[in-house]
Amino acid sequence: MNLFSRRRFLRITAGTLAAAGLGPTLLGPRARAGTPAAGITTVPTFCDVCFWKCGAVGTVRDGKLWKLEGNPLDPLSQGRLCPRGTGGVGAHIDPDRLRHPLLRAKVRGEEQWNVVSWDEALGFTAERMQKIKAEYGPEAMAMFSHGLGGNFLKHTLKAYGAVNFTAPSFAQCRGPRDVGFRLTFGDDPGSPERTDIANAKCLVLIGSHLGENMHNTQVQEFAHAVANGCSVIVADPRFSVAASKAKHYLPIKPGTDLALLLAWMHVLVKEKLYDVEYVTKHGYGFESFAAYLEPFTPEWAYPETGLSPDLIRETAREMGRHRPATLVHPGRHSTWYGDDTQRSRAVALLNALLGSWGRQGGFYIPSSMELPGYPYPAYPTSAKGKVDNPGKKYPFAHEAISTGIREATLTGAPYPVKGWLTYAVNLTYALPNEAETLKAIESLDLLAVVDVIPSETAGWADVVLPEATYLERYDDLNVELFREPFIALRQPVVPAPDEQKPNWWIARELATKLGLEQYYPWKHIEEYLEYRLKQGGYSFEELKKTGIILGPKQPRYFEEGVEPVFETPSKKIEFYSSQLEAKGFDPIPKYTPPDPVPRGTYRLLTGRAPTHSFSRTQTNPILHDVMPENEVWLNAKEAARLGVKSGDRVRLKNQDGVVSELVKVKATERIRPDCVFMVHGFGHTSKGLKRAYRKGASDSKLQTRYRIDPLMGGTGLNMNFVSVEVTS
Ligand SMILES: Nc1nc2c(c(=O)[nH]1)N[C@H]1C(S)=C(S)[C@@H](COP(=O)(O)OP(=O)(O)OC[C@H]3O[C@@H](n4cnc5c(=O)[nH]c(N)nc54)[C@H](O)[C@@H]3O)O[C@H]1N2
Ligand SMILES: Nc1nc2c(c(=O)[nH]1)N[C@H]1C(S)=C(S)[C@@H](COP(=O)(O)OP(=O)(O)OC[C@H]3O[C@@H](n4cnc5c(=O)[nH]c(N)nc54)[C@H](O)[C@@H]3O)O[C@H]1N2
Ligand code: SF4
Ligand SMILES: [Mo]
Repeated sequence: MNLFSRRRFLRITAGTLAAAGLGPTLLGPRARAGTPAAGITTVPTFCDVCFWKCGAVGTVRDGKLWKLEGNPLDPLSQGRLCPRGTGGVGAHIDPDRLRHPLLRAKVRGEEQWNVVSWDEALGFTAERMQKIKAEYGPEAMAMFSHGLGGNFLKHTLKAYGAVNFTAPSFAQCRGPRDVGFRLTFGDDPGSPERTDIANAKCLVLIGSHLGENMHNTQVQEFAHAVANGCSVIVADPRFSVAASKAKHYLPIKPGTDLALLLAWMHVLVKEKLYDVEYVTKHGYGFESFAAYLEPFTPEWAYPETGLSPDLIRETAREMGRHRPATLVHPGRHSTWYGDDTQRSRAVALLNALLGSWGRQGGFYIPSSMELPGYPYPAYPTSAKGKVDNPGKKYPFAHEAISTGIREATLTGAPYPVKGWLTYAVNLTYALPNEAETLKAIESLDLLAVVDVIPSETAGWADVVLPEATYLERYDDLNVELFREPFIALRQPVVPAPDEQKPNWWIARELATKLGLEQYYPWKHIEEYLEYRLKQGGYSFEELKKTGIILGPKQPRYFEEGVEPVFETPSKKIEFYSSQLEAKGFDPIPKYTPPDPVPRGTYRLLTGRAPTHSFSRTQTNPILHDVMPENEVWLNAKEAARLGVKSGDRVRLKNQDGVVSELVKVKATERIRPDCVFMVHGFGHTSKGLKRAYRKGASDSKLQTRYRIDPLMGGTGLNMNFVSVEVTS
């Protein structure tokens, strides 16, 4: 069996599991469900405060959710949740949550509702969907979703005939990175990323702000690596938490990373510090690549990046010293400047030079359990095809482009889109240029929103369908590629407090109203889960007790015997990409300087805070207490020049005249003078989010300008400039 199928279709039976000595006997008392001890029960499940899906154990005391901890059996959480995961209790008790289905009473966006029954809400949704289908065809109904919970609604919409499914996590997040790596290695870093941080001897973080970006396994491994003396190199215009752990910190001028990457690769090649054997064996087009790098000396990169040639040389040598256990982190949120696929490709090429792909301390080769899907009837086919990328305008997009669907909705081309169903996305925050999103929404015949809180997008809906939180429901099984194969179960820890329903129930009822009952041979999700597990030879009852089934450990590195396979046209690592050349793009990444920062303004940069996820947690009472609002980071000298100090409240005004809510200043030496930084997701304007209402400022509202990546349609957002309005 070749590597490709081993990775994707590894079969692990209950027999191999027992042989590996795993299974129920390993269970500690914390992971055992239903142990009665003075009114206390514990229920294993997995977290959904972000999409990392950490195994958790909920403790219920006298019928009330008491606490959430990591499931010690789970390879993702390794028994510990991140602060957001622990604060997940707040999602259950949040007084601002949605409680009943709502139908719009008046004008869109006014947030005036009639509380209705589920029957009415779903009847309304189905009726509008049937009307759209009759007038425009089922393709006119699009779905935006994020995470596992959207699976059943996708199934209902596919049965109805829809073909346009998308998630902002591609064109607004990891898309450019995935495409850049696919063009180079024939595969992407995946999610969860296959980064072997725990074993890295040198870790290079380009923007990736681990410690603020709290993807749990990565942060735990990062701490472990630092404790083990891993040499950390951080390039970031802002002195991030990760930078505080670094041996070398490079305060790079924003938007010039490709210049730094070319100079680093120049040094590695020039000084023969790269992995000659690996490159000779696996590389394609190395000669042209090496010749191309010739002019990109550290001296050339200096005026671009603001980084001294000595620092660039020293850090390149440091990387060369520790290879192949030098991991240049691939990043995740890679939509920055519109040339992001090529920047990510340069990150991939740097890793290729260091020989880190498929090697210990670099990128391991993941595996997953094989579990057959549920045998449903075939879906209808569409002659029209998808709407998001007409004529393959963005030739390397391998997932649907959310902003492409928005564009089609606005223009009616290549065909009209008239209905949006959203699941666990907040589009006015997640898509750039809110005005375009609202204009597209205005043109719809139906906006149906499934959410747990009255988000901004819910405020524009015709019908709001309140979901039970992840702590109150089953979801589909988590069977994803990771360091070791596993199956994880999400199951209810506590009941939903009001009329909220789980996604599978909503999806099934909607299908029934649409006359698509035949697509739901099962009545309750437990039947579905039991069926799937049985097909793989596993027991649902056991999984309910453990939350996790682990498969036997697999070889992870080439040196452990994993066969190197690169699914590129040359079947090698492509230093020179003929695919790109054939489509008129640079076969080796080319640097273009970023737009200059207009006088009197700062480039707006954004990122994460350890205690919040996107725009979804600001109303969570526990997480809100830790961080109720965001701040704008402003270089201390600039602050003094403007006459503001930490704690003062200012407004930011962008190049298109958009003015933010009042936001606190954090005057600090920890950021360059040419940019400001704020944490994404604050400044809520939905009236229902009482706790978070108008606290802090929204970066999304200020990001009216974006640049589209010509390779895959991602939307670079670091193109916005703001001035600081001192109100006094
Ligand atoms: N301006 C700007 N835009 C960005 C980003 C940025 O940093 N700045 N980040 C980008 C990135 S990296 C990503 S991945 C995307 C993410 O963007 P989205 O995928 O839109 O994610 P969230 O903003 O978290 O929105 C999630 C919505 O899901 C709801 N929700 C939470 N839990 C549940 C649940 O259990 N069920 C249901 N039905 N709903 C739930 C929340 O209340 C919230 O309204 O945004 C991208 N867009
Ligand atoms: N706590 C928490 N953790 C999260 C999330 C969350 O919502 N909350 N979301 C998760 C998701 S889906 C994603 S995609 C990730 C996002 O996390 P990352 O992928 O780490 O985020 P980015 O937005 O790419 O990076 C932000 C960092 O890049 C720096 N930066 C800005 N411009 C430049 C530049 O031009 N060059 C360089 N070198 N650096 C620059 C910023 O100062 C900041 O430190 O986080 C994940 N983890
Ligand atoms: S990283 Fe944190 S928020 Fe995300 S799933 Fe894990 S514990 Fe939950
Ligand atoms: Mo993301």
